[in-house]
This record gives sequence, C-alpha cells and structure tokens, in this order.
Amino acid sequence: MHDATQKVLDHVIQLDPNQPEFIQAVTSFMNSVDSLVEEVPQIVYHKVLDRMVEPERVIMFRVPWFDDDGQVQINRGFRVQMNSAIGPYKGGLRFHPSVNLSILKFLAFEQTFKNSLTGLAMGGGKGGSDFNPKGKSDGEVMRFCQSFMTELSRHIGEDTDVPAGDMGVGGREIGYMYGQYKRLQNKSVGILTGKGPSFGGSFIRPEATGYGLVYLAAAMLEAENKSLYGKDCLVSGSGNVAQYTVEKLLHMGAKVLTMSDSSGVIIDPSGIDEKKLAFVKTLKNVRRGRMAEYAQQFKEATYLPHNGSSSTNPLWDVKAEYAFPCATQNEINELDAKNLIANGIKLVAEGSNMPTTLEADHVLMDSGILLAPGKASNAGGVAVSGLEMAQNSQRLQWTPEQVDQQLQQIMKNIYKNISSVAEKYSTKNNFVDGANIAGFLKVSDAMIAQGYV
Ligand code: NDP
Ligand code: 2IT
Repeated sequence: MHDATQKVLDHVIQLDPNQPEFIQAVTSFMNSVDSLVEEVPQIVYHKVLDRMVEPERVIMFRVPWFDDDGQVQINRGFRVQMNSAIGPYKGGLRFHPSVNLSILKFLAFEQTFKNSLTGLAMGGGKGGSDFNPKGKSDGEVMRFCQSFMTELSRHIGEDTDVPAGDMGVGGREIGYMYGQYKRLQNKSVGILTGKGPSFGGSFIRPEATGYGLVYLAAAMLEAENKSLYGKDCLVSGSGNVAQYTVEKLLHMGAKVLTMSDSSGVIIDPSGIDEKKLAFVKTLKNVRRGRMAEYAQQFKEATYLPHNGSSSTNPLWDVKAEYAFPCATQNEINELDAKNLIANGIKLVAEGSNMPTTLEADHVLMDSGILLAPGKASNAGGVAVSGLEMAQNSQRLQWTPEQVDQQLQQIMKNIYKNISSVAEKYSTKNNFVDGANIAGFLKVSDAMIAQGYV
C-alpha cells in the first residue's frame, strides 16, 4: 500500500481500535483504491480519503419504551450520516442486539459507494438500534418504533436523510415509524422507503434486493456464456433478501439447496420449490418462527443447528455451482471459502453486506471464481428505494412492471460499469476492485467539486 493510503488506514485504526467491522470495510476498500493514489493525485491533495472515513455526522440517542409487563426498557438508537456528496443520506435501519457504532459505520461506509453505483442521487447513511425484535409482541414493536422515531424525526427529511429497512426492519416496522413521523410533523412526505403500497410505497421494493442480486449474477454469467438455468445454488438466510433471491432463482430455472437462520441451516437435496418457499415466507414473515420447522414439514430436508464451537458453517460445504450469502456480515470465513472452492463453486454473489472476512475474500479472489461484492450486487434494494423517492416526489405510483424494468436496467448498468472500471484500473473480472473504484471515483469527484465541507 502507498504511504498516503496506509496513513489514512492507520489513523482509522488509531482513532477507533474497537471498531473491527468498520476497520475491515475500510481496509478492503483501501486495498482497491490504493492504485488511484498515483493515477488521481488530487485525492491526496484534497484529503478525500481522510474525509471519506469520517462520518459527516453521528447521532446517538436513548430509546425508552414500555414492555407488555408495564416495565420501562431502554435501548440505544443511532443514525450515521456518512456522506451527502451526491444526494440526501440514504440507507437502512437495523434492529438487532449486535448493533453498535462499528457495525453502523461499516454499513454506512459501504452504502455510500453502493448508492453511487445505482446512478441515482443518493448519499450514504445507516442507523438502527440494539433492540431485539425476536420474541417481542406486536404492541412492543410498535411502542419501540414510535419512541425510536420520536427522536429520529428531528434528524431526517425527504431532502435530508431517508432511512429504510435492513435486518429486523421490514414493512411492519417501517409502517409504525412512518405513522409516528406523520403524527409528529403533520406531513405526508417520503421520509422513509419500503412503505406499504397503499401509503406511498413502491411496488417491487420488498423483492428488489433479492431480484437485483440475481439479475446482477445473471449478467455476470451471461458475459461468460453461462446461465443460472438448471444449476445448483446455495442461499443463506431466510429473511427479506434470502426469500426474494430464492424466488428469482426459481424464476430463472435454478435449483436452491439451502437456507438458514441464526439458529441453524436446512439442506434440501430435492430443492426448495415455490411451495416450500411459500412455507418459509409464512414461517418467517407471519409466524416469525425458526427454520428448524422446515425440516419437520419437509422430511427430505436435513436441519443442522449452528454449533457455536464449529469453525465452519455446513451450508458452505454443500456441493453446488453458485452461492448467494444473504444473512449477515462475516458469515463466510477463510475455511468456509476454502470449502466453497473445494466443492467447485464458480460464482459468489453477495446479498448480505460484507459477508466475507478479509481472509475469505483473498481465498475467493485468488481462486479466480466470479465474486460479486455486496456494494454492487445487493444495490437493487436501495435502487428501488431511490425509485420510491422519485415516485413520492411526483406523487405518482408506477406499476410493478415499470419498476422491475428499471431495476433490471440499473443492475445491467452496474455490471457494465464495474466490469469496465475493473478492466481499466485493475484486472478483468476483479469486480471487487471495479465496484470500489467506480464508487470512489464518483463520490470523490463530487466531494472535490464541493470544496472542504
Ligand atoms: P432480515 O432480518 O429480513 O433477515 C436476516 C436473516 O439472516 C434472517 O434469516 C436471520 O435469521 C439471518 N441471520 C441473522 N444473523 C445470523 C447469523 N449470525 N447467522 C446466520 N443467520 C443469521 O434481513 P435482510 O434480509 O433485510 O438482510 C440480510 C442481509 O442483507 C444484511 O446483511 C443486510 O444488511 C443486507 N441487505 C439488506 C437489504 C434490504 O433491502 N433489506 C438491502 C441490501 C443488503 P433469524 O430469522 O434467526 O434472525
Ligand atoms: O443495505 C442496504 O442497501 C439496505 N438495507 C437498503 C437501504 C435502502 O435505503 O433501501
């Protein structure tokens, strides 16, 4: 690494040594953009990298709420407003007990470059809470969301910052937060995306991340004269992204062998078909149950509970052609990556944000397989969020077909952009470098043009 890049990375580590996820995301990014320090010297002159790793603003607040026993509970709320160089801050809210500043800064950092790749005018942000929605009643979730929005409402706006969902935040939570915002501000404006279609939500937003992921993988495979048709695929997770990834893979004629949740993995050698997927959707979205039930319902499947002491995940040790991690960060470690390669995987397309550890990344990249990094391959969700903002500004609602068409076009454009930037600045098919460099060039150009702010 060049001295100038190394200095920025060292400073990040020195300032926040206890933020491992943020350091990981910055390290991976710096590895890609390091070569630009000579090619585009103004990024050093204008201290672009130094500024990019420092959020424009971090908001942290207390969220008190009443549980069903009438006891007051206290959680932490956050919003990281990372970068507004190309548009209003935009990015999801995550409700999960692991949420802390390190995780939200890594997600907001990734989001900034991802959003720039969509071609829409959106800056980067991320927020959420360490609130655990698991096992909470509907009333508890509503009271939490209302309290969370009571504070967040002062910091967001349709032209300032527009949050959406992420892990633990879906249509239910967005609805409750939107209702509370409206009550506080007496305004019906698009301050959140992922709303219900009857109150300003875009069609295809729930599907968009998973569908977009499969569209991008299809574009990559097409360039190699390959396709998804008839191929065995691995999917992890069973939430929003995983469900619609499986759905679109089935539309494309692929066979899906696996899904998972935070308790365990299901392996179904006969394939997860439309009927079984419908079962998973009801199980996870309506009954909020565990994937273990899948193997009770469909006897051909095996359920393997996560074993805390195991250093590998059995899901990544199933023989298949293509893999779609759609659960959470660092879900593929070095050994998992080696298992994937040993089993003949040809493509890994990331639905989750930063699913691979730095070591796993090296294993996958060195193996020469196709690796689609999250900031490109999961950008379909935020892209349709951008389309929802456009519809809200127009006070119009486009048809599902219109939105899906635009999503397909955006994912094709992302593929073309990251592959041509990879060829120009790195090596053919190095989509990690392609995505990082393409995102960086667009955001840095806007930052330089706007002076030292
Ligand atoms: P959901 O909350 O809907 O689903 C998350 C899924 O991952 C659940 O099945 C959950 O299991 C599982 N999971 C969580 N932690 C673990 C773990 N430690 N080990 C195994 N499985 C785990 O979230 P999303 O589907 O929205 O998000 C998934 C990923 O995609 C995240 O990385 C998110 O940042 C990313 N993403 C999401 C977008 C969106 O629009 N929603 C857009 C782009 C990226 P359980 O049911 O047990 O909790
Ligand atoms: O990680 C992501 O891109 C998201 N959670 C979606 C963000 C959004 O604003 O739609």
